[in-house]
Amino acid sequence: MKTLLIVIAILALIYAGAIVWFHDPETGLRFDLEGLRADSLRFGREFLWGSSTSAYQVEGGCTNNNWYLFESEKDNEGQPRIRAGQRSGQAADHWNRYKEDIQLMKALHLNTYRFSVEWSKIEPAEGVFSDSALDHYGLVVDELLANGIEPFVTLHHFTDPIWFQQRGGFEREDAPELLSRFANRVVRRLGPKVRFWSTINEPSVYAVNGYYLTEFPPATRDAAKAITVFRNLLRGHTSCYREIKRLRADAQVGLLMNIFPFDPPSFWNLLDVVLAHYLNRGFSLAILDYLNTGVFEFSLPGVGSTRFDSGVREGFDYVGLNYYTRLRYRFSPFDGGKFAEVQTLPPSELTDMGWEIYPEGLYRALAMVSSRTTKPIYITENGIADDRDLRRAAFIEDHIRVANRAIANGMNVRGYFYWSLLDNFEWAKGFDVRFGLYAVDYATQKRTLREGSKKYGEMIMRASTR
Ligand code: IFM
Repeated sequence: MKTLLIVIAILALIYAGAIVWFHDPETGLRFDLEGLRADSLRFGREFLWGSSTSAYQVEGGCTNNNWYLFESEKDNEGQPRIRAGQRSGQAADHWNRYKEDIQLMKALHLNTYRFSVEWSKIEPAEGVFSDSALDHYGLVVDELLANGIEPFVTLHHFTDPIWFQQRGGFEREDAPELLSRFANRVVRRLGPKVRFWSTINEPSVYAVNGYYLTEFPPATRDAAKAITVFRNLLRGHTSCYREIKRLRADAQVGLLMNIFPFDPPSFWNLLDVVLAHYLNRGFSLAILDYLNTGVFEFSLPGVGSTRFDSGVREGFDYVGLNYYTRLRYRFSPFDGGKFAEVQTLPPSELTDMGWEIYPEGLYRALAMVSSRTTKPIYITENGIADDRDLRRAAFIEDHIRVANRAIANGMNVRGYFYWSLLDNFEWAKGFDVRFGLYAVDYATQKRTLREGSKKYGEMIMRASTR
């Protein structure tokens, strides 16, 4: 009996030790958000205050990319891929209304604008480049500069030309070269006027949603392919980085990564704690390590692993951080998948995306990036889907206050971009969720500033008039 008790005690100690070893000490970080409001604002004069969009989500007229095809597809149950069979169509017609939209930015005192160029419009067929599409983006850049707004251009934001998808997309080993050939054309055209370039938006989301969760095209469930695509996107970043720097040595070139800090639903379950550890490593730290060292090491037990060395160390000038919420996953090999998302809050407390509002997660994400680099960090996306506009103002203020605290604690945060300037086509959710600082009435294309968005303009004014 005594021996049995000793064995049980030893096992319990090992179990507890393993939990302590794998558990992230920042899990559950909480600030006194009211208290943060007393901090003085530390955003310097050079701080970039912006909003973000992506071409497919707001421009309209994207009829030559993989999402256009996806819009008319059905899943295995015969359901449309996009909620209720919606189509992006003219979206917010930003292609034609960019001048009006730039005035909307000015009204909120924004000094930068992050937008993406649509690959399928610029290179409609393989190796064929459209001067008129390039000219269009040239006009957008000119209009921004004429209004004192710094352009911050993303080359790849989830969409691929149809010809590229048909060739195998990022599954192919030559995808990085095709992407950097496109980058070459864009940078040759816009480069003299654009200093800030982002290569790829959220590579892990593109890979996981398209090749594992089936939410994005090509809606495949194949872990090995997802890992290959993830790796090739990172390789694509590096080849674009080199190409852009070759064309404009003083360009600031970065990768945009989303960080959802992964937390275990409960601390006593070692499997959940270990899973959170691997998810944070695989989807966040592995990208940062790749940027620093050129070595991409991805490993998720039971799913797959890869190792790749690009030979390029420190192939980035800044990190773009997209932050929205944290996620909790349970290790669940017996109910259909390997992992299951768990939400512990009631729906009434969640955003319209079903996400927890957790400003402290922004601090944790910034700390994660800062643990790997002292280079500038731009918060390139942060925002709330809140159709009724009940929580937008507090969301904006709390997240900016958290960024302020991160700066006070020595993190090199240089910019904040709200997602999104306008209501946008939210991928498989269509037009149903509303992130915009400005509401868009899609019948008339009328833009209306949401009450809660005024807080953003006020914070910018307060930060700049200290
Ligand atoms: O709309 C998306 C964007 O395209 C990429 N980051 C997250 C946003 C909100 O889901």
